[in-house]
Amino acid sequence: MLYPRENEIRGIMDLSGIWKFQLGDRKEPGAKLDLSGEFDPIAVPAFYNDQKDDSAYRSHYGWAYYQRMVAVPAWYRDQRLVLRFDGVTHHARIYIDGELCMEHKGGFLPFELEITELLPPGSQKELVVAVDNRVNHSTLPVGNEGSTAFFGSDNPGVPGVEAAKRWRRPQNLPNFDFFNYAGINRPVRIYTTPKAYIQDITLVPDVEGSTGKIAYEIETGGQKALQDIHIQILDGDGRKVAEGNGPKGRLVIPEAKLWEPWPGTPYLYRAVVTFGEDRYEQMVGIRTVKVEGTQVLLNGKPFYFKGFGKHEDSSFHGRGLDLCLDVKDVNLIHWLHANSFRTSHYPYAEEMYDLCDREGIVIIDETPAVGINGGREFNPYQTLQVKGYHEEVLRDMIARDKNHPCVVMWSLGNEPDTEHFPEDAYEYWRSLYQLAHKLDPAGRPVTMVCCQNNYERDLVTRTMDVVCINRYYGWYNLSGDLDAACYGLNQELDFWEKQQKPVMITEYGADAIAGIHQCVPEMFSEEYQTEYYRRQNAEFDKRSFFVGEQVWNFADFATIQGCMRADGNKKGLFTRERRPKMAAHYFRERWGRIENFYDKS
Ligand code: GCB
Repeated sequence: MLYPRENEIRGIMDLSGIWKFQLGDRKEPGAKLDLSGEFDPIAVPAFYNDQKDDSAYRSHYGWAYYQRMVAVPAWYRDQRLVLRFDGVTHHARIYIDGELCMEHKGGFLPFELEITELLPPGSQKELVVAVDNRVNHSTLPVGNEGSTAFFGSDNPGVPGVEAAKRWRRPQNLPNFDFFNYAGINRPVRIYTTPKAYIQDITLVPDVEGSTGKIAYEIETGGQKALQDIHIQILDGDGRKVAEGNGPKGRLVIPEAKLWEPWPGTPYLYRAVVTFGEDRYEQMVGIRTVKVEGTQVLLNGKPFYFKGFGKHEDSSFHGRGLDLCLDVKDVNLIHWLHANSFRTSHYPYAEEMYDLCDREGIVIIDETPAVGINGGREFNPYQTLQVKGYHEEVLRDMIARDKNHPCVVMWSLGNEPDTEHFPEDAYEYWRSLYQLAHKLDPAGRPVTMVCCQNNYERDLVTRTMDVVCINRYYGWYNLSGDLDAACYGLNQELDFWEKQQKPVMITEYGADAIAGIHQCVPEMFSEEYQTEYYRRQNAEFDKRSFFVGEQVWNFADFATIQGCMRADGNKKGLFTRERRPKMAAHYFRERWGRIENFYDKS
């Protein structure tokens, strides 16, 4: 799906601003909607939970309603109008003048509806967005159905606790470790196109010697002959370097400049596509990504991932789009001499990918499939009803992000159970792996990020293109004992060495509460966090098959409350306000010494 971009042909009406807001309950809004009662002001885009200091907002469970009037100017006559939501968490129903006109499941990917007839130029109508924030056994991310709570203190079997569980109010019990922010989290826009329009563009780069190649495919809608499609590739100075006609073809760029991660030059070309009266510009980077033996090759050179798992998370906005924060974070990534991050645990806002294309930051793009794990209590592959939906979000994520040079790998999901039901897990994840390869015309590597469990029983992780492991030796296990942690880690690395795959760590970390210092490093101090990384990195440095280190987490972030979380997760290298902890300075020095490209073997 194309991102809405305005130009001399296409216009955009941005519906960001203060809308009216009302909390609802668990009653499903039907085909018709008539809102009454009191409204609060609410900012869009942003999550609603922290916009008012009221537990009704913070711990709401069920539907909520956003309302505003929308006027479409008469001068848009003869244009096609599309209403686009970049992200509404988790389930949305859209009403125009009280009539249900669209429904969408999933909080982290865009959806749109042609409204040329529903909201014609020269009209003004009421727009209502009903939003359901419930997570459960049929959603991604997964929520528990009232039985267990992640990080909760529900001692099973204790009579008083069992009785209280039956009595307590219905609430979200996320099976994931980030606050379940909800609402209209990304922009809402109406964009225009001519009646015959460019629907989608797919650009697949390749390199042969010094020649760049771009295979292209252009989908159109409305009436118009397909021969009317034209594509030009312009270089950074606006000079034409290649062109083609028709819906499909292959362009050749002699002496191409490649997209290289920062501090190399992330060179971008501009594809200008025209179709009849319509015009759309898409940035394109020429680069290759391949897995060969135990290496990940970017432009044919062994790449080493230095970076983080992140979250879209900040005060007040929650996970809502915050462009200032995105720019700040990208600059902090440069400051650390890092080169990459994983969009843990859901696809991020499209603006961040544009920024990373431009700034040369490499992304591992992850679906919202987190929490496919029933522990010892149930088999998630039989109990959860998410497979079809998982395929859908994978399809939508790849369709949205396929043209970004910054995206170098797809992550099917985070930390599912692969230990208790290894065959079921294999069947589930193998088919998604194959689907991802089928869907991505650029053939990027595919992974699934595995949790710390019995890696000898796990049949899935070893079959991925790159083995991505989340490990907490010295934190959740062997807590506080870094000698034992390094021993355990090495035992495991010996196992991975035998798999003859590239292996990287996609999470490792220790909570550190900023300002807690100790001469003898113990857990929760900044010294322990730094020492934890120093010791484990020394082990990674000895392993030639090891292709990257992504710490958990870039910054402290909000979570559900619980006895293991003191005002959120404190594993950040930065505080939530982006102040560096000791470990940030340590990594800045370390990553400054590690080149992006080097052959460890
Ligand atoms: C994990 C999860 C991540 C958590 C992290 C932690 O394994 O993937 O979502 O936040 O551990 O800090 O516990």
